[in-house]
Amino acid sequence: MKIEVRDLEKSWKEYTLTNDNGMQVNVLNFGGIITKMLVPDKAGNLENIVLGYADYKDYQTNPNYFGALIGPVAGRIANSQFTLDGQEYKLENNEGTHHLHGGSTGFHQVIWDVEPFEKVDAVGLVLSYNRDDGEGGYPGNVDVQVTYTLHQNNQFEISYTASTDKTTPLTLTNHSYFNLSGNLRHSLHEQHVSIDSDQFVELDEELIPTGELLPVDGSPFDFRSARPLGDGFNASTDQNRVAGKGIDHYFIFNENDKETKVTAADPVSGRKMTVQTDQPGMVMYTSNNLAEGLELQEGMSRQYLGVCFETQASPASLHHEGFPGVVLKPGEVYQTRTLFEFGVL
Ligand code: FUC
Repeated sequence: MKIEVRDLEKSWKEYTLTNDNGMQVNVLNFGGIITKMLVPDKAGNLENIVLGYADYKDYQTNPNYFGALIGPVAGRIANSQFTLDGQEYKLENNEGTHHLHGGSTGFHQVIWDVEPFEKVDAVGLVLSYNRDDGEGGYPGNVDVQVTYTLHQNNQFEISYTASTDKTTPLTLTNHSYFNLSGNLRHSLHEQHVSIDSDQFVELDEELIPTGELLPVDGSPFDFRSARPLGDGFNASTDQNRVAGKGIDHYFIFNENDKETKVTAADPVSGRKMTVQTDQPGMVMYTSNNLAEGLELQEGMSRQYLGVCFETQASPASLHHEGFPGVVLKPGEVYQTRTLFEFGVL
């Protein structure tokens, strides 16, 4: 197990975590961005299974949020506005009239303080950031810590901790785009996913939750048994159309004791990933609107090249009843965990 550090321009640093199986995770202090993740296929070949830019300078804008930590509020806040404790707050409109992924000064755009650590069976990084009261329009001085841990057994764990001195909305996630084929060999069509979810959130034409929950039953959103992601690309339902011919929706996880909420697999490479989380749901985004022709490490970007599993609560709760809440109060500790475990079929 080892940790290496490399200095880049502009006080950026890249940390490389490697376990004894050769599984490797590369992380920038800028945005906490995961730039690369090498995972073995069924023959033991280590290949990259996340989308990342060939030229790291492209992360300065990163409009697709490749690999980044997302906050203070992951997802969309309708009309960039919310009311807490009787006070109205106005945020930046960075997507039409709405606020997406913390805005242009969100956690994906800040330099995190990084402390590496080594344990007997793991290596990792503790990333810290102190958000000032009013930064980005959000209330409260907020202390955030995110811990990335690469375990010896090919688990990659992300744990998030935060506290605030004023009531504030907060839900954090990581925006890695996974492609288990390895080195972007194939798009997502034949990769299989299962999700422990009976319900998903209906979106309007601007990808804003309408406030309605829809049953997955009988629809291309039914991932209760594993199915190829391509099913959702070719589907003719209105919700797939709205998302840009695919899926870009919040799934509510079923309430039960199962820690594994998601599985993903590529039948060709044999790579399998399970997602364990304590979060109430996630956005699955199948890169329907990913621009073509961005230079990535293993070739050009295109639609359906990566899938994000954005485990989090729901910002729709700021405007609608019945959604997993995102409000953090002084004296409370925000503490969540998501673990990605890699194996073969
Ligand atoms: C996801 C989606 C959005 C957006 C972004 C890059 O979180 O929900 O629609 O395209 O990623």
